[in-house]
Amino acid sequence: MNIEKIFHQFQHHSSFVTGEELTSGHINDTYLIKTQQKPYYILQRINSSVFKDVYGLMNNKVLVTKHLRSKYNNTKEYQTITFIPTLDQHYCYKDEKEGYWNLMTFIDDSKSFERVTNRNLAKEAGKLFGSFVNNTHDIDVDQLVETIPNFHHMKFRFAEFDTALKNASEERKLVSSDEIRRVNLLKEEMLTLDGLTETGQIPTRVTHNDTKISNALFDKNDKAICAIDLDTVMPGIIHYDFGDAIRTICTNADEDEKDLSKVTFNLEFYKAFTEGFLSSLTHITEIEANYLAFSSKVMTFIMGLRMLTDFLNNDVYYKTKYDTHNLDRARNQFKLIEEMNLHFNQMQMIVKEYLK
Ligand code: GN1
Ligand code: MG
Repeated sequence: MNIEKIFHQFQHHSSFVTGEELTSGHINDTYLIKTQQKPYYILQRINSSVFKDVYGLMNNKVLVTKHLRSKYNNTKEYQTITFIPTLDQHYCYKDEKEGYWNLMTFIDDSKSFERVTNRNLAKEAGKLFGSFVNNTHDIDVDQLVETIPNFHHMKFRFAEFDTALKNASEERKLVSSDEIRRVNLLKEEMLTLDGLTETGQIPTRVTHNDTKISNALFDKNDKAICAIDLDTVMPGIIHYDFGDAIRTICTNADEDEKDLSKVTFNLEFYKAFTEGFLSSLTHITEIEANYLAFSSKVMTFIMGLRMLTDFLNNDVYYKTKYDTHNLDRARNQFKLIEEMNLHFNQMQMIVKEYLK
């Protein structure tokens, strides 16, 4: 694939030097473009079998970043991503063979983490993701498309799981039989947030919906500076962002660690993240607050459920490196829920402690 040629379909005045693939994401293909002079760029091919409405998705991302930029211009609290338009004035370039591409400037001297190693990073990530929800609260949610319909709807994910189970090979069902049983046991508990959302008890907001720690950029002093990967920014509930962040920040192991004894819950990082997150929020309803701790379990579960579903579907959705990769990911997530259960009372107390 000719990365250089695609790069030159966008409006910039830079000379291409190298294009190196970044392999952390499970869905899109991402390249760091180094140029003769800074800024460098991030070129990304959007997976259009996952994101069916690529132009709607670009519209969401541009609208939200413009909104955030107008806020942060005054406070200088955080940075935002800048999308570069194409030569024909769109934000997305469609290449006949290779698909849909978008280009962003790379924030100089920034870095990201796959795992959190100290409480400062957890608190910084909390402030950043809390600020994201807080500063997008005045965007009219109807202006945004659902880039993946029903993305975090548990009922929908259970229906997908049931279909996968019907079509799965005997071999894959057998090897994952413990996990299948566990999913069914947790079903009722895990549908709680869906119920509260459907009855309007939990309000809809603009949410990021993919707040894993690798989607927070930090500067060289480990200060969080920008939330990235805005593909799933759309209407949601605050619990999606809190819970998904806790899932990746408060584990002591990678998402696909096979040695489950290493998957333990880090309460100190939970405390730091919660402190940061709540300090950035000017408003949270009582019922939203009451279910924050619980959302950690729900978001960890929904990821495990989707990974298990993909395993039963013979790995058609997430990028995988070996046969049981998705199953190992799912087992890891379910172990993390057990660990959260051990600390659940403390998790709830910590939310109360940091509510203003
Ligand atoms: C996917 O590819 P990436 O890192 O953006 C997934 C998230 C999961 C995550 C698990 C669109 O995110 O929902 O939390 O993998 N994104 C999509 O690591 O499905
Ligand atoms: Mg993503």
